[in-house]
Amino acid sequence: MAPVGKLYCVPTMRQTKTIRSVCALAGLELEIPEYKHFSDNQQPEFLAKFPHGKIPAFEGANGLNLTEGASIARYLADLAPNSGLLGSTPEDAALVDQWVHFAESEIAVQTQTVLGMLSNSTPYSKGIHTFLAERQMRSLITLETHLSTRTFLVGERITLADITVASILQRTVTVTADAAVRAKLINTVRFLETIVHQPKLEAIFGPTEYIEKALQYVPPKKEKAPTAPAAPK
Ligand SMILES: N[C@@H](CCC(=O)N[C@@H](CS)C(=O)NCC(=O)O)C(=O)O
Repeated sequence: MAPVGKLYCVPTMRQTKTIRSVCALAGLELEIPEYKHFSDNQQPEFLAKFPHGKIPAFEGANGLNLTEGASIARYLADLAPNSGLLGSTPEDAALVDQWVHFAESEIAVQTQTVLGMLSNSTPYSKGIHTFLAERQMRSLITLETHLSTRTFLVGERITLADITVASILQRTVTVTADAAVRAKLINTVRFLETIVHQPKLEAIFGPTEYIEKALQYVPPKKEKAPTAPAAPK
């Protein structure tokens, strides 16, 4: 089968894992060209196709250029209706979308913003850090309650919702969801393990690195003020 298109990406990004997992389960071949981040995405030929200059970016064999990981994953799942990745009814598909948007906006954004603050790429605020962690906990508990009676998020088979949520959780357990948080999320951790160990997905997800303690802010070291040159005598 000819590739459906090319994906410009880095393998560790959660969006890349989601897109590649969709292709693996849908039986779609995806070409992953060599790509240098923060260099190739700044070139005029990349920007002509993808004006926002971000990855993942999909260049379809049919001429479609698409960005936003969630949109790329959904498009590819739609190309393989028999995969069941969007469920089997419009209602299933709507629930899949619901969980994808929920995880993107109520779990992933919080992890990403906290990570931005901890790595000093966003100004740090203790109050905002605490607020985001609390909001995220509320979302994780909602997820936990839903998963307490189910193996998969929608229906009885794996869907795009499971893949997306698992890729977001796999990141979250490396930043905010530490051992104390996970103790309240037994079903969520079971779910994460179920998805990342699906035989066709294991190599894409790679190992899950669970943190013991949530990452904490370490203020950057202040640069030493340069010593004034000795006054000429
Ligand atoms: N909303 C996008 C976010 C993608 C994103 O943040 N990509 C970053 C990964 S480091 C990027 O390409 N940044 C390049 C830049 O900011 O110039 C999605 O979910 O796909």
